[in-house]
Amino acid sequence: MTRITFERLASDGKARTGVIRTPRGDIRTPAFMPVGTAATVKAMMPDSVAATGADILLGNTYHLMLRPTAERVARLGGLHKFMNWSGPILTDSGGFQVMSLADLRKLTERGVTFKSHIDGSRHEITPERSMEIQALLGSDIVMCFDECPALPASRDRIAESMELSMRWARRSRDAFGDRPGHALFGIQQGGLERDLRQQSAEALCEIGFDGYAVGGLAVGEGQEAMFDCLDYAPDQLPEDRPRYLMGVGKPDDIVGAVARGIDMMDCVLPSRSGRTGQVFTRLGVVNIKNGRHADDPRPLDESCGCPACRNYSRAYLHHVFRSQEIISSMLLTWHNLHYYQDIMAGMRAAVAEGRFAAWQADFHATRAQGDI
Ligand code: PRF
Ligand code: ZN
Repeated sequence: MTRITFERLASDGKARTGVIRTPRGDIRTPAFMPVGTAATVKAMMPDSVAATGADILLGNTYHLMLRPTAERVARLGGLHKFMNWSGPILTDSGGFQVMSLADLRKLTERGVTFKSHIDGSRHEITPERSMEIQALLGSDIVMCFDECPALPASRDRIAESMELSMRWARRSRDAFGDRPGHALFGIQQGGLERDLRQQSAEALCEIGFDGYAVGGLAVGEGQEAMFDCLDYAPDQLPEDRPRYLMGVGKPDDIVGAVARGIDMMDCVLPSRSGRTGQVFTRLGVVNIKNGRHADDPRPLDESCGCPACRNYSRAYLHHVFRSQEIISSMLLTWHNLHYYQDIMAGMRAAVAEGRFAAWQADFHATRAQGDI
């Protein structure tokens, strides 16, 4: 089977555009990956997710190992077949989710043990087990098993955690082995400490990965501090490999990250917000539950080509949200994912045509003046 490769097509400032080629299809970068935690992008059929422009989904080791279990997914033919998504899937390795979701976590050199948030049963994930689970799922892009403290944290705590994650990165690499057609990404840690980020990047490059993630951001530090870190962190990682910023973010976070050299991102925000009535548009955020939309015949966003905007009024979307109708989650999620993919397509074209700065200025200007 052919290997996963990354071809850079153009750069503009620090922003890049390119394509990651996989046996399951091409991923155009910068790429936004919708989150399909439990083998579904909630409220969306896979064809609809693809129709928004998504080339790749994110799945989660932590959730799927607990329910329905990785072994069951493997018996049923793997995650792609199980959830009817034929494109590439990237899976997160579990450590981050254990730290944010599980009860009674215990971290040791060996790995992490925890109690399931679903039924309280005890489990363990080690770097070796995380690689095994991601292989059972059939993930195309596998993430190293890592750990990261919530910020703010002491420098000592951040250094210790980063060093542990680098030892786990080595064990992840050894356990992953050589699997043509599948990629393994390392994850840089080090909080907001530039020298620790540099040490982490060097440790990962020494091991050698197919791509490199910036982990440990968007964990409570705020956008300004995150951008300060992104001013140097992507530059510490190899230029010829994809760089993935994990768990980010709002539309302006994504644009700022791409401007700083990031190629891939994922976030639950567009899909989760679709279910809570928070809508992202070119002009800014619309809260569809607000009573002022009740008589509004206009679409959510005049310039959006998604089914929610082409076929329905704000008044209708307000009504189905207030009535807790299932179609509300479907339409608002579709719109949010479509809008995120529009942003990505806009950035890819702007970088390719050498007008990224102008595109970025227009993105911010449009949002600032909006009457929504
Ligand atoms: N590591 C892993 N997954 C993650 C993160 C991380 O640091 C983050 C941080 N924003 C989100 N998801 N493995
Ligand atoms: Zn729309």
